[in-house]
Amino acid sequence: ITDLKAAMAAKIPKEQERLRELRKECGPKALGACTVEQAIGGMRGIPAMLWETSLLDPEEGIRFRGHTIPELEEKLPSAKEGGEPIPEGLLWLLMTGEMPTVDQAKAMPTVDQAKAVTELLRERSKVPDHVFKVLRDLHPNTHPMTQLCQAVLALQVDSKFAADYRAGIHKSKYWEPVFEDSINLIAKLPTIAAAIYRNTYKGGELIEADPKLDWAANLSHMMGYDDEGCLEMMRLYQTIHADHEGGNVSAHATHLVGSALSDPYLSFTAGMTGLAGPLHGLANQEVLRWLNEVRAEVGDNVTKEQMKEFVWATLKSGKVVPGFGHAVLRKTDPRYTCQAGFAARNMPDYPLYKLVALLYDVVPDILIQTGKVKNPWPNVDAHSGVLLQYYGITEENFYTVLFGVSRALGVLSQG
Ligand code: FAM
Repeated sequence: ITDLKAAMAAKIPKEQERLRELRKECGPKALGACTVEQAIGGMRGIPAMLWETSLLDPEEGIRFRGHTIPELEEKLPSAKEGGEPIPEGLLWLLMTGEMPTVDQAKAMPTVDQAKAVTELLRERSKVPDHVFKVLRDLHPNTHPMTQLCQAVLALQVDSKFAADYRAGIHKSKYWEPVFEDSINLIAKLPTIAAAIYRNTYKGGELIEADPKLDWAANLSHMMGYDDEGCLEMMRLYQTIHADHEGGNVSAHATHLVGSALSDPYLSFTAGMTGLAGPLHGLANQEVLRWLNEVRAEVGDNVTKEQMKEFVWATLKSGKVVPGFGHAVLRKTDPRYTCQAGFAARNMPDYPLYKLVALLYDVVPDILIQTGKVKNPWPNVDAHSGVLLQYYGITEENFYTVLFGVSRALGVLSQG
């Protein structure tokens, strides 16, 4: 099967049955206790949500349907031989639970499931004119994340789920229009994100999609970046930001709003308003701002001592060090390590990469000395901005939109 919906249709009745059985057999069983601290801390560490697409281990980091990030880099199909994974393969994995098959060495008939997802998304990628109009009419200072939310809400008029619900669809069939909405939305997000970028920073001149490119590469292309390295970076970026279990703000908010049977456009927007917070997705923008402050103060050749002073000054002024710490993780985020690996392979002499490596040397010790930070290690946001800067995407206010496009793959697959 290369048709994603058919693959889902073959699985969903069995999954619905499995859930019914689980409820029947284990329904009254307790999963754990809840302490006062956990309640005050916003449910941290309480195993209280079903999230099948990924699992976050505090020590090991994220697994997507059982696969670690290094495994994904190895096993997911790529656009170039030996290149970075493409998010379409991950989407197949997240939705069906199975690694997509690849047309290896043309030995088999073509059953490249990831490629079929690329085609499916391409077919549905056209964004209606009224959405561009909404974007054009916004106040010019509107933050790119707010623009993203407005554009997704403008698309909601076409929700299949909302229409089918009004028409009285049977409960057991909800998944079908939810699937249609999710795919339609994911397909359109690169064009929307690129339009936000071009309107905000490049005078509003939009670039057409290239029908030869895959989903993530087209995002880069429509933003105006065609360097082969940048296309590969975007494929990797869009793959690793997709999902991080259900407890984080964007995933939880999407799931929560979806539980009211709000359609995928409404639910995803709720997730995006959460991702726009500086302690969540906006941290990638904050990291760049903070690094630029260091550079403005001390120049590019920052010493270890100067960096230490800067970190302490940040803490003493009552601010957090962006890109470090995590509510669940207790080790270096494997998404950080993966991006550091990409940087080491593709930009080993880039000064900003060296600066981020210096931070790794300096920040954890200091955060440990504060005596209160539970995880002193870097998270995903400490590194992503550096990769974007290297390829010329310098407008850090936009970075969280790229995170948001990727996050759609995870939160809508779980929906
Ligand atoms: N710099 C300074 N202080 C920090 C810190 C950091 N990077 N990380 C944690 N702390 C403080 C925290 O503010 C809290 O202080 P108070 O007791 O005075 O309120 C204390 O250490 C204990 O916090 P924790 O239990 O270690 O962390 P939380 O679970 O409360 O919060 C984060 C987790 C991610 C919100 C927090 O580590 C943080 O603010 N980090 C910086 C922002 C950031 O990088 N966010 C992105 C997270 C990322 F993975 C994502 O969502 N994309």
